[in-house]
Amino acid sequence: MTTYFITIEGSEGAGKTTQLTFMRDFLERAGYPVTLTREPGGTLLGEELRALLLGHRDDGMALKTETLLMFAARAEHLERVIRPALAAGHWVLCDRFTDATYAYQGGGRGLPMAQIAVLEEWVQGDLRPDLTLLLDLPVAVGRARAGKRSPADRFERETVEFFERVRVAYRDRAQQHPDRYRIVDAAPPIAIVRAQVEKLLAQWLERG
Ligand code: T5A
Repeated sequence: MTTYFITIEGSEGAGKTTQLTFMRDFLERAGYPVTLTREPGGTLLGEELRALLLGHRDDGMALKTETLLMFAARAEHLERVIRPALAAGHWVLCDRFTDATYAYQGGGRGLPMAQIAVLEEWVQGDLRPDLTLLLDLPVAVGRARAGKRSPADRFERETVEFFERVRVAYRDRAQQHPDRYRIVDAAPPIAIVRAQVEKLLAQWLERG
């Protein structure tokens, strides 16, 4: 049975978690078993690493440490959740994956993309998402949404300039991987974004 690994990306408050739930419902209605998961996280250890990564340490965290912790959580996630789910015939829907490392640690913080590519190769081998939806919206709109929802985590406290660089890095990734990426305008109300996402999914399913 063919199974697919689908990721959703975007900056803070883009609506990824909201849309991922709709995507799961859409695919399940179409008869596909789905595993829904997220990064950083998705496993017991991964969620502990997430707490370290998003929490507020007084002495901060070196960029290499941050990047390696993202990939440590990812290695665990691939080994214990993503690969087993795909092997068991499930479609995997993941809230962020390695494109987030390229966008945040690469674009946002300035880590050379080539160094991320080395870790990607080592941790993932040849596994890459089959489809990535990029929920794109102006930084100010996303920050206002995220700010209303919960207190800011370590990333959400970054500057507007940081998130502008993240947005540019995501759009660059989408240009570099046009076969895999689909860009969704995430600024409209939830129902309109949902309709765009479901249309894209339906087109992707019918691509033959
Ligand atoms: N990170 C992650 C890295 O730096 N490197 C990596 O490799 C990885 C994997 C955690 C952080 O880790 C960083 C990036 C992140 O900073 P996260 O949990 O995905 O990643 O964190 P956030 O992006 O902060 O998640 P958010 O929950 O803020 O954003 P979502 O999931 O995009 O948005 P969602 O669906 O929770 O919606 C936020 C609010 O907006 C409303 C929702 O109801 C909710 O209240 N909303 C809308 N309102 C109006 N119109 C719409 N269209 C709306 N869609 C949603």
